[in-house]
Amino acid sequence: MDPRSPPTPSTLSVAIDGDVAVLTIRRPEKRNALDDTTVKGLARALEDLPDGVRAAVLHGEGEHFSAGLDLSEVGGDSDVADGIAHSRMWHRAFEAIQFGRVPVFAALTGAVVGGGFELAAATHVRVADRTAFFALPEGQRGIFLGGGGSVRIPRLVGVALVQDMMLTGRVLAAEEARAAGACQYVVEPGAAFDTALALARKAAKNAPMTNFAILHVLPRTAEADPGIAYLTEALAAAIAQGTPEAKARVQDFLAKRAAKVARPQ
Ligand code: 1HE
Repeated sequence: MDPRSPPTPSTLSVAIDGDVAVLTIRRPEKRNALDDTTVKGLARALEDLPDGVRAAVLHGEGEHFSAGLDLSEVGGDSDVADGIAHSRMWHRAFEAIQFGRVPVFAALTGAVVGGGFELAAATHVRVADRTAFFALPEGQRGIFLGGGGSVRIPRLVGVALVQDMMLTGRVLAAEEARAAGACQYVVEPGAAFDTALALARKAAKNAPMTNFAILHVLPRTAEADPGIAYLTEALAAAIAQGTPEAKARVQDFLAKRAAKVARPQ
């Protein structure tokens, strides 16, 4: 860790469990509303993870993942320039999550609302339990998405659903959110954290170069002009295949030492 880094804020805890880091937002009395210190702390915690950590789980203490932007920090004497700087700070923090060193698995319960939904959208795999509900009440508050949500959330669920949610206050239940693409898994109440942790442990066992490509190449090739994207994919594939780890893993499979792909139960 950089010795000049400020300490992890009291609203966040980081625990290392083998090769997985568990990040917990700890403001249950405010439904894990995100103040600036917590947002910056999240990014810093992921940037400063110890070397052996290969994946992370992000969840909220209490019943709710996050009620979004801490509305008590809105307004006051701030002007338009302050608003832009604030949004750009969230952008940097959430980019550090999306394009960080490790895949992040979000365990979603209760409110996944506003900036909380934007935060979840910056993670890689979202596991919701049936208590989770997704909303974008910015329209009702007179504000707008500011944490990259206007970029990431339409890519998950489409512009039309985001417009519906923001114009009408529509709230998605967990299963609707999964069907729309806002989360990849829905589990029984209370099971989101354990499921996210189990998935993170699996991802942590992948070859690091493959995980690097999944996090840093895939989102870019998916958005890029196909000509550039195919070339980039070929380069990434060649780099991954050329690693000693890939050669060893392929040999393990051919020698019947590696697990086969299993049918879903
Ligand atoms: C908060 C916040 C918050 C709760 N900022 N203090 N986000 C919202 O518009 C969502 C606002 N929150 C809610 O709709 C509800 O609080 C919940 C549905 C999430 C939870 O309801 P409930 O009944 O469990 O809790 P509560 O009684 O509403 O809240 C408990 C306390 O947390 C209460 O404070 P207290 O002093 O009366 O105890 C609430 O005021 C406080 N609280 N949510 C500040 N968000 C980068 S741009 C992003 C733009 C956005 O995120 S806009 C969406 C903001």
